[in-house]
Amino acid sequence: MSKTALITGVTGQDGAYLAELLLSKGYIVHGIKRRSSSFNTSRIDHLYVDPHDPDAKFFLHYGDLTDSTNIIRILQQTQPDEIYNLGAQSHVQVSFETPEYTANSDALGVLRLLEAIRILGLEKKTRFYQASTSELYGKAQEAPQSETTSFYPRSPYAAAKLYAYWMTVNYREAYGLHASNGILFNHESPLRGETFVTRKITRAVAAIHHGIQDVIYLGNLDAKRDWGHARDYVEGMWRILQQDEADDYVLGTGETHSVREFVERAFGHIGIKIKWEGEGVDEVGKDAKTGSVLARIDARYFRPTEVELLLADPTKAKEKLGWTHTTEFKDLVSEMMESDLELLASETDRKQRHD
Ligand code: NDP
Ligand code: GDR
Repeated sequence: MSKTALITGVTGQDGAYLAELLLSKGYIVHGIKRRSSSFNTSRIDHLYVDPHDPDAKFFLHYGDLTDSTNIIRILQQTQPDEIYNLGAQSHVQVSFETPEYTANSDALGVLRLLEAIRILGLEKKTRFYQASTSELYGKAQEAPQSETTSFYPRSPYAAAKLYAYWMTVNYREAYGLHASNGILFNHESPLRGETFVTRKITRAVAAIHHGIQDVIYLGNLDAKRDWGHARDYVEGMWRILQQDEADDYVLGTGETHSVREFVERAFGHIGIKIKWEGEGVDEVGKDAKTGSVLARIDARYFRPTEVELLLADPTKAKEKLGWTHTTEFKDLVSEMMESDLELLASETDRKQRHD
């Protein structure tokens, strides 16, 4: 018998990789997508099969984490063996602009799912994965950060995710749910949203290469992140739910790099060496050969409170799940650069044919 999984946030980066992984393992996969005025399924269109097809194994349902009614109905219809709660307003900076909405979707959304499991009497059947985050460590009290490091959230996003983390633990302890947190450090890919810093950089560098952009504007270049590849991390999510006992796990690479280093590597990929000059908001990144300015600072991208250093200690995941990252930082940057160079080349080509 195939297992049935339900993925919230299926249209996002991780949702797309996870849906593909679970389908490859023979699961029936249901995903929740939001109603949008424009198409929002580009990351999963290749997985879609007409639901009338008797072999269809991938189904989409309209829904939203801010609405209990659809959550209860979809759980009742799909009776999932596993729920992966990946849906969230996931942008840290945007959470300062929309703190109430962020709390509604990222914090209360989890409560709605956990309660729906209880209301429908699915406590024994359904396993629950919560997409927790290294942002919980925030103003980190130690480095590297493990499952025992204390939390200090630094944004409305992180505070909402803190509530979600503890509700997952509480429902496990109070009602015996198989509910687990994956505390995932930053993970990227060619499918990463365009406003997160890695993808913003690889897209801009590709655009500069193709002559359709002159310069990239960034915020804090000295923030450090533990960046891995999303493909590895969805494998970790699945392994977490296959354990006999529910528990919480850190997934990360155990290496940290600054935003500045990411910029240098991305430009390095197209043969440009970056030379930094100036300080603070006046700092610029120049092409070391030609002297032209390719990177500037825009204070709008600084956050009211920043998370300066994230570095994972993924020992527990390695020992208990047998999980480890397989893509190194330099290969991640290369893969994202190659993908954006190709994407922008075909966009430029298409535009020229229409001009
Ligand atoms: P994305 O931003 O790419 O995807 C988020 C998904 O959530 C999208 O499908 C989005 O829909 C959906 N969504 C947003 N708001 C709602 C809502 N109110 N109701 C239902 N769905 C909603 O994020 P990622 O794939 O990168 O991350 C997946 C999860 O993991 C998120 O919860 C994120 O906070 C968390 N996380 C991510 C890390 C990372 O480095 N990527 C690290 C640690 C945790 P739409 O497409 O319509 O916008
Ligand atoms: P983060 O990712 O906040 O870590 O959250 P993001 O890529 O947005 O920022 C990483 C770091 O880069 C600095 N930065 C910039 N960030 C953006 N977006 N744009 C810029 O121009 C820029 N310049 C510098 C930021 O200040 C920050 O320090 C991601 C999300 O996926 C969350 O959902 C997830 O929980 C965490 O990773 C782990």
